[in-house]
Amino acid sequence: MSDTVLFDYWRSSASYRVRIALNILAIPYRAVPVDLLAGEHKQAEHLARNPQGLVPALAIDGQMLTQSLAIIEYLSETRSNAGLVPSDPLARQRVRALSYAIAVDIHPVCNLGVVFHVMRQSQDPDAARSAWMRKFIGEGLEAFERMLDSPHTGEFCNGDRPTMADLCLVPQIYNARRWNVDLSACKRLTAIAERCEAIPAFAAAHPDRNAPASN
Ligand SMILES: N[C@@H](CCC(=O)N[C@@H](CS)C(=O)NCC(=O)O)C(=O)O
Repeated sequence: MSDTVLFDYWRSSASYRVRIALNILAIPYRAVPVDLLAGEHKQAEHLARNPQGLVPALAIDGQMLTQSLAIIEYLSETRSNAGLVPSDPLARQRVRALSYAIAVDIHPVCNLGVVFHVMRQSQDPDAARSAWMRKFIGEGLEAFERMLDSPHTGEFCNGDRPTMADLCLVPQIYNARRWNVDLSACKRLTAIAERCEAIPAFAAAHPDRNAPASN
């Protein structure tokens, strides 16, 4: 059996999603850190893994896979079905819609490259970054909270077991806390995130448990 290697960065929310999936599906893997702050993701060695110069990249089944949601879908299609991506078309559509609301709509505007660009335009880069994060994460999660106002929401974002949507939500909440986003109006999603964080597969994927020793 080939060695499964996750090329990730401890604080990367896209990497965090894949770490949770690997843990839920009980797939043993080895993590190789790619230091985003040192620019390792733009170097030739990592571009050979992911031509976009982003993390994560997952070496598995003799292939190098990129894009966290596509990786999660591949794992849930090829490994024991833990329900991460429901087989019912309508449930699957809803799980994807919730996942994309975070991974496609919130995450890209808050990505390192975008935020560094915003900071470079400002006289007060740190204040500009905080305001940017609070605006886009706050507005995005408030919309997510409204999406959860549905009979299909259960103990988790869709029904009573974790799905890909929860794998997107928990890392986004980590970022929201990091930037002091006010989540007081988001009771549903904070309750779901707390429920997820109590699950060992989620807890083991937390950035603090995956930070290099120097941090
Ligand atoms: N859509 C991609 C996003 C990957 C991504 O943007 N990763 C971030 C870390 S969370 C990154 O590598 N950022 C580096 C940069 O912006 O330069 C996925 O879900 O895998």
